[in-house]
Amino acid sequence: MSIISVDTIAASNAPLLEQQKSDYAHLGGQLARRGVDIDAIKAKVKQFAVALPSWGVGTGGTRFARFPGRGEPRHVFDKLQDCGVVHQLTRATPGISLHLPWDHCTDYSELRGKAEAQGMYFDAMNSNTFSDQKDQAHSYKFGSLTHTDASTRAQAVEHNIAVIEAGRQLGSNALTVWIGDGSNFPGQQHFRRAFDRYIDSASQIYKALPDDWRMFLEHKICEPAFYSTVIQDWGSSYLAANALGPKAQCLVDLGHHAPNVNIELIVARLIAAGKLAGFHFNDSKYGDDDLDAGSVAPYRLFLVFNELVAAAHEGVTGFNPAYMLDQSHNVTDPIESLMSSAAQVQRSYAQALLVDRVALDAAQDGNDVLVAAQLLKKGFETDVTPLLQQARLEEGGAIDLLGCYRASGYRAKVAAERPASQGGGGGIV
Ligand code: PSV
Ligand code: MN
Ligand code: MN
Repeated sequence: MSIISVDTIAASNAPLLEQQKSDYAHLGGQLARRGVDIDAIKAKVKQFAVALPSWGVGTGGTRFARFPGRGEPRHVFDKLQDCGVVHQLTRATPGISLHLPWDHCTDYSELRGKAEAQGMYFDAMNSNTFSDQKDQAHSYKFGSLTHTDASTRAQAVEHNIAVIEAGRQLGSNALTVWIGDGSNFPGQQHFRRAFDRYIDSASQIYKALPDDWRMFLEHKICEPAFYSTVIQDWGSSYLAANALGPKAQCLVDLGHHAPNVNIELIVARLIAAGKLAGFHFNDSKYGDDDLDAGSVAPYRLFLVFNELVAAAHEGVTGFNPAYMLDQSHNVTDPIESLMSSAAQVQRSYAQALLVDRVALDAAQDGNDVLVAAQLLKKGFETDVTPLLQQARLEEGGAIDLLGCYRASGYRAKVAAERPASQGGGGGIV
C-alpha cells in the first residue's frame, strides 16, 4: 500500500537518474581501487533497518514550549501513516517502536494489520511510568518502579506487563524500560534501597516476558531527576541486567550521558559482556537534546558504528542490537527530520563498512597510531551518498528524500484533514 504515490516518487527520481548512475559508477571505481566491492556494501546497507519512534512523528518541544506543526498526528493510526511515509521514501525504517499509553489503541490486531499492509512491523514497546495518567490510583511524582510505596511499585509493574501484552498482540519481541525515578536533593533517596526496589520490580516484569522477548534497560544520567537517577549510567544498567537474567540487556540512548563521555567505548564494553540491547539514536550538544542523528557529531556516530561493524565482522556471539531513533522536533517537519536521521544512520553504517579491518588490526597490533587513526578517517571521509541513493532507488524509494517529500504535498494534505493542535509552554520561565 503506498501513501505517497509510486508516480510521485518516479517523477521525483526521473530527472536524477542519469546523474545518479554516473555518481554511483564513479564511487564504485574509487572503492574498487581500495579493494572494496560497492555492490557488496550496498547489499548490506539494504539489509540495515532502523526503527521509528511513534512519538517522533509529532513535534515534541522543550521544557519551555511546544510549537505544533501542521497536520500533527491525532492518534496512533495517523502516526503509523506518517511512519509509513518515512519508510516508503527511505526504505530503511520498516519497524515502529510504540509508547504506551501514548499510543493506546482499542484494537491492536487492526493496528498490526495496517502496519503489515504498509510493509511494516512493531519493534520494541516502550512503557511509561514517568508521567501520571488520567485516573491512575497512585502518582509517580516520587518514583515508579523504585517508589517507597509498594502499591505504587505494583501499579508500575502492572503497567509494564500490560505493555508486554499489547506488544505480544502486535508481534513485537522487546520491552524498553526507561524510568525517570531518582532524586532532586541530596538525602532525598536512599541510593542502595532504591536500586534494590528497582531490581525487585524489574524482576516481576522480567518474569512476565514471553520466551522469545528481550527487556531493554535504558539508562539516563539525569532529567527529570536532577540530583540522582536510579539507572543513571551503563554501570547501573549492567548490574540490573545481570541481576535480571539473559533476556535483560542495556539500551544506549546517545543523548543520555555526561558531555564528552566516550559512548563508543561503552558500546564496546556492552558488546563484550553480551549485554548490548541496542540504541536510541539521536544527537546532542549538551544533554538529552534529542536532535537529529549525526546533526552535531557525525564522527561520534561513525565511531559507534565502527564498534558495531567490528563486532559483526568478528562474529561476536549473541551480537544482535536493536536500532531505533529517538528524537524530538520543535523547529522542523518531523517526517523530514526522521528521514534525514535514518539516512544519516545508514551513512555511518556504510562508512564503517568501508574501514579496512585487516589493516586496522595490523596497525593496532603494531602500535602504528597514525595509520590506525587514518584508517578510520578514510571510512568516515568517504562520501557514500551515491551508494545510499542507489540502495533507495533500487528498493523503490526516493533518490532525493526532501525533494520528493516536499513535491508530494503530503504535509499540506494531512494538514487539511487533521485539526490544528494546541501549542503551549511548560510555564517555567
Ligand atoms: C527518555 O529521555 C527517553 O529517551 C526514553 O527513551 C523515553 O521513553 C523517550 O525518551 C520518550 O520520551
Ligand atoms: Mn530514549
Ligand atoms: Mn531521552
